[in-house]
Amino acid sequence: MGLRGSKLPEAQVLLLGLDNAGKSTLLYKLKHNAYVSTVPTIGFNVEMFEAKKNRKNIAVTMWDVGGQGKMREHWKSFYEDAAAVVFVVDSSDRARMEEARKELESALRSEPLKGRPLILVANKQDVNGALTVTEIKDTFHLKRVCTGRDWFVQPCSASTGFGVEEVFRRVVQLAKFPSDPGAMKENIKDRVHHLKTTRRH
Ligand code: G3D
Repeated sequence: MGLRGSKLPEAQVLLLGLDNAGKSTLLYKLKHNAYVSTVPTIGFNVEMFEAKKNRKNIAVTMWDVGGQGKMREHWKSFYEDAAAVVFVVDSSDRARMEEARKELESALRSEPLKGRPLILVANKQDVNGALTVTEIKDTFHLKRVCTGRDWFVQPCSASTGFGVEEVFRRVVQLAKFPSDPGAMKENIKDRVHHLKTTRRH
């Protein structure tokens, strides 16, 4: 996975969430905001953004692989390359909160996503009665399911633009880029761990 053409340190970010949560709207809003520049990509639900981290230029590629049936068989390889997970929740849809919680928990439990940072987007905050950040944290048992990883809950309204820039800032902050101090060491540690577990089977 990876969009060729950028020579910048690049992080692959997975955009997950139930259908109707607002993933496409968020991606569209990010693309049309002035604070990041975008690079033309292969098109469907994938966007590359350029930004700065620690005064260095970096690239973030966001993959919305959520609802696409045909893509599901490739999820594993997406997971393996993911530097962070952005999980979008429709905070106003109380009826599907449990379904969303299960989806998130099963994604985070998968081996390749172990320890990967999570940015949970509490979307649709413009809707009356939407769950607050505190309620979302409790509902998703985030302290428990995020043990051993960095995480943040960002209130957002993808349709009005509220919080969208902050989502991107958090992604840049929490995702590990190849140029980050310690990133290499961590990769090696991951590989060794992977080799050890494969040998056991
Ligand atoms: P998905 O890509 O996760 O499936 P979409 O979700 O981005 O297609 O959004 C699903 C619907 O929710 C869309 O409405 C979209 O306009 C709406 N939506 C997305 N974000 C917000 C938000 O922050 N607030 C509100 N009120 N609505 C939002 P339609 O009617 O086009 O299906």
